[in-house]
Amino acid sequence: MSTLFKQHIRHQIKRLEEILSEHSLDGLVLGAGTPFVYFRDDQEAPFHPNPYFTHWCPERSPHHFLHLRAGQKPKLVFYTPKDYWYEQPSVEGIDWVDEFEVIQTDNLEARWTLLGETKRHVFIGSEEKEAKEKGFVANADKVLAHLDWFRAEKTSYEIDCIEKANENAAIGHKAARKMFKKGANELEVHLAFLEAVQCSEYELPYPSIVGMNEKSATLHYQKKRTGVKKADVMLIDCGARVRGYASDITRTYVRKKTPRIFRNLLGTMDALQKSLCKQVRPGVSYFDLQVKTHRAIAEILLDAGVLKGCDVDLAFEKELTNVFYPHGLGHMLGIQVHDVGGFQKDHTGADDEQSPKFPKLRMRRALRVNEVVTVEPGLYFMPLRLEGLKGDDDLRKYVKWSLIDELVPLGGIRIEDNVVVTNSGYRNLTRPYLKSDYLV
Ligand SMILES: [Mn+2]
Repeated sequence: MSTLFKQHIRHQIKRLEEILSEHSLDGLVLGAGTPFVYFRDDQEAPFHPNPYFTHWCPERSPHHFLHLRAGQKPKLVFYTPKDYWYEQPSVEGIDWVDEFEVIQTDNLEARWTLLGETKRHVFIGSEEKEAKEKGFVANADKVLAHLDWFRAEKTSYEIDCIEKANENAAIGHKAARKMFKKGANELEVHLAFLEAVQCSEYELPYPSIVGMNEKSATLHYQKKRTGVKKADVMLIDCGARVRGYASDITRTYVRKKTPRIFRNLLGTMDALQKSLCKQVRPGVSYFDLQVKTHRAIAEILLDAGVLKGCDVDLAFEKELTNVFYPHGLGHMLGIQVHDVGGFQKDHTGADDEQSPKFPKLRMRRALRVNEVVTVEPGLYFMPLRLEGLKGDDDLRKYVKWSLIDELVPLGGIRIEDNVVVTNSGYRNLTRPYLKSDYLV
């Protein structure tokens, strides 16, 4: 890991030099960030460092600064308050620290003067107001776009972190599957995941989703019910974090007693997900893959008899599949779960045209080597979406509503892997650690 990190920092320095020269700058200052304090409270929200800071430095506590200049070792102004209420962050015995010139301070104000010369610098971070008062240009859009473009393309170190985050999360997913098999409730499954991954809830890269039966159709379902046991269906969307990098994995499970139509739909969605992963390679447009997914889902719904009186073309044209699959095929993955760079055409930040057909697609352009994306087709029976369809005089006739009544209580399906684009195609970072044994 340490060699990989060294290489990562070397690569980052090259990128930095490119950015400084293009934007006529002498340096950047990255702020780790300030914790969010709840209104009229002394309680802080769980802290997430500035992702541009994490791109260089794995430290996860607040208030540090990183000073980056061409041809100089990155300078880390490390904040260690003399505060007996909390543990003080320390760089002692940490393997990545050699890559930085470290200056420690217990004084928030002193951090600014310890930076040294900061003429023609841009500050990146949430401390925008303070930075402007100190004379910085803060969070310049063009610099951010350039940084985002670089962040989308992962170094070997970053891919290694994301793969390890997959390996860890897979341990949790296996424990969750076992609990579902035993008939556990949503909260028990969530706790089993945390115990297996050996982390607290706050260390997860995003709040876990454990939805049983009809709740598996709520895309970002957050409740952990204790009353529903021995459910027919469980959807679990949960990842882990390694050195600030996330995994984002979803599995859906059924039992032998789960109605056959839903079991079959899950089987075909699993096959579809695998075939979509195989289509990932450099130059492939995620927009095109999204279209393919919609057409495949139309076929699946026609075969199952859920849609009738139309063909794939008509179902796609009338946007019938949007009712059952209302999200994008996937997104960039990295420090942020929905990582940056997906909407850019190039480093200037120019955006592709947004399609009104797929407003939720977070990733539209052609893929580049070393980008990490999720592949997560889904199929849901959501009352909220179906009501609209039922109320539509033109479209209502294409749906077999008696089947919908059987399917709504079973919820939905999503299967999600993390995939890295390679020179020759793709490498799946999830499947080596976690299969999709969906029948328990
Ligand atoms: Mn995802």
